[in-house]
Amino acid sequence: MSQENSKSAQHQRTKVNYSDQEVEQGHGGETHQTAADGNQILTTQQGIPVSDDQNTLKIGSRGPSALEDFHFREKIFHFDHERIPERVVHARGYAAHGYFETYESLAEYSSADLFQRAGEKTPAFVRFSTVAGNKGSFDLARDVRGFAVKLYTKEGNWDIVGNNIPVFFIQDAIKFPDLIHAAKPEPDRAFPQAQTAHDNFWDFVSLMPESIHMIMWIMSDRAIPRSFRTMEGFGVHTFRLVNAEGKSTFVKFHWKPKQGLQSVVWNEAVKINGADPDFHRRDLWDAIQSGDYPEWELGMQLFDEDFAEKFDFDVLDATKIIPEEEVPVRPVGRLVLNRVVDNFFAETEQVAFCTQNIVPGIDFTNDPLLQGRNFSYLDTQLKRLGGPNFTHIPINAPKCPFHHFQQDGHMAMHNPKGRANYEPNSWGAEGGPRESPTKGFTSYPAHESGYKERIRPESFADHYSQARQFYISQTAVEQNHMADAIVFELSKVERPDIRVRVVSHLLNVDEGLAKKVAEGLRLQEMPAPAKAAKPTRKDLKESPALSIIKNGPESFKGRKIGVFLSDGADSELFKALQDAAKAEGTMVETVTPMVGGVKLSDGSWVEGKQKIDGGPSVLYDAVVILLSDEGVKTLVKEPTARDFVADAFAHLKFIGYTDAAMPLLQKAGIAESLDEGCIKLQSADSLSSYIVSCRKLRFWGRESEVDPV
Ligand code: HDE
Repeated sequence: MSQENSKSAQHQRTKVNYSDQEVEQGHGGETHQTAADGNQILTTQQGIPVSDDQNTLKIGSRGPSALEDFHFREKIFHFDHERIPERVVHARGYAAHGYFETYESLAEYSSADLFQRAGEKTPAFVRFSTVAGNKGSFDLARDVRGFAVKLYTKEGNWDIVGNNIPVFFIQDAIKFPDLIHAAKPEPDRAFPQAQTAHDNFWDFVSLMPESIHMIMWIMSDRAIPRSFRTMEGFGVHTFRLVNAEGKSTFVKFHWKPKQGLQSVVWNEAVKINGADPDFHRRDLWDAIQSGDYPEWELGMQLFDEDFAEKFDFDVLDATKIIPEEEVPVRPVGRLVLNRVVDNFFAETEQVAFCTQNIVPGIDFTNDPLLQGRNFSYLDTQLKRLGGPNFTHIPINAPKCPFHHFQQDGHMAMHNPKGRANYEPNSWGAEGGPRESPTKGFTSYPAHESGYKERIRPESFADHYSQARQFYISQTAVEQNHMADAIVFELSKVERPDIRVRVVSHLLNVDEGLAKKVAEGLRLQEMPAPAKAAKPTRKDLKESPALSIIKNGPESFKGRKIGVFLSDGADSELFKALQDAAKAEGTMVETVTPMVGGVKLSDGSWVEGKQKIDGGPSVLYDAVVILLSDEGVKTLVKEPTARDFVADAFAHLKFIGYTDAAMPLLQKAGIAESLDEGCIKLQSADSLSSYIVSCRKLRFWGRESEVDPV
């Protein structure tokens, strides 16, 4: 555009014709302006209409900028302040709205309003997260996942700020900064990002035997979930339910996914992080947007103080579980996520979970980790959200009425009305809210006494028995994955003495595991077992509830098949695949040589959702290779096509194929090894049996072939 033209365009834009505009009253008394064409007019934050958002105000077209350009200054000033501190842990997260529905009254145990009536629906907001990585890190880090639930009950907000693993690394909150410093990137070099595979982490945990149970969990496939939708959640600590008579019952909270448990394999996780670092958030977004609403059941393990005394561990120790086989998990309601956020920052980033947010009918216990958390979360929100009024942000505000005398502070959006801002006062009905001894929150009057001392109770001393119980409860495949994970991580640890120290702890867990790891590291000598404060109990029974594979889904619903298509691919088979998948509730995603799509054998056109190099098989739960004799000829030369097949095989996926795909399978080096997990598709019937096989998720029988060491 010539200078003259651009000047006249600018003049045209500057000529605002007020008669063309309507001034409307928005809610809250704000005004906003609309142009004749119905579009809203861009304004400053002060509501002043903007005539030109392309050029700063200058003295002459090539001259200096004028300081009086308030629109420019406001815009840049606001941009400069867009970021708030990311969470010190759990920085990377993703959230959605939904509701919790109570199955039946739990009045016998708790007076919490949300548990009084069957069918009661309580609005919920749930944020899933990784722990160690920063906000921009990848989703499939080997890590614990946060599972934080905010329930907007009629008696205030209740936050269950849990994880996808029911135990924790440490027993006392005072060690949390050390744990997190050790897990995060090392402070001098600022790497590695979002992973525990480095010296500092393993140095710390190997000096903290209390963390060994948690180490078993994070080295298991629990730390690489397939989806947020396929992981369990846990409140971790023992909490109390308190009924209307003041009777207390201990409780452990569990979220059980309706989708069943599923994880990916490690080599797959590493590749997913490259192919789609947003894998988990995209999965949640897609599921909700397609109407396939993720669902979990809330379960409770309920027991009283006398029963708790019978365990030989302490229910206040967050490094211990109560096996489900000993205290069954009673389903009490369901959580459904059915709405994505309108805006990530406003909701997911600004949501402030606090363990101290509990409602009448729920109470804390003396778990020293929980007690420490109750201080930390409020404090961290003040830093992150910049002031004490973060409950004024809509995502954090209760949805029930609230009245108090707290006032002022940064960004106060509402202050108490009227003259009285203190209590007691004698302003009668206009004097504002009053406390209610009957309806208000009352702490459970636990009797406490003792010396003031810094000490760990003797009942917290057994660090190995449950670590062992977890290990022996896994299938052989899962046990191998754990050994592989430990070897992988320790192989990134530079100091040999740290590796050896870890093995010395593993000897107290399971000798077979220690041996596998020692061999995997090529240790030349087995160390002596670590000194144990208490000997490992070997009589604890296996707990099948601890295995992922034993608790997998029963159908292939909600999962995704990647179908690799070329021109000339069999249209009937493709159609049959779509029908069979639809009947099962499985998604089908097309992967094609070019995103524009392919022409099938009947001349019909199918668009590609992914171009082959953007849609590797790691993004799918199972694959189908549907090529034509002609199409395969060029694809055998394409490395990403070969990887598609080779990876699907290595990751134990069910592979559907036709004869035409053989040259590609040959090139990928798997033609000679085809097994029962590779299903030849000949007819519509064979497609149904392919889908039925896929229900098993992976063809575990192949593992000894692809991972012989
Ligand atoms: Fe947290 N944790 N934590 N944590 N945690 C935070 O609060 C802390 C612990 C958990 O999606 C922080 O808002 C201490 C156990 C989740 O916004 C911070 C201790 C469990 C989330 C904090 C623990 C958790 C957090 C950082 C040891 C599982 C993300 C940002 C005593 C039961 C919530 C924030 C979200 C976040 C402190 C241990 C779960 C610093 C001191 C155990 C899911 O306050």
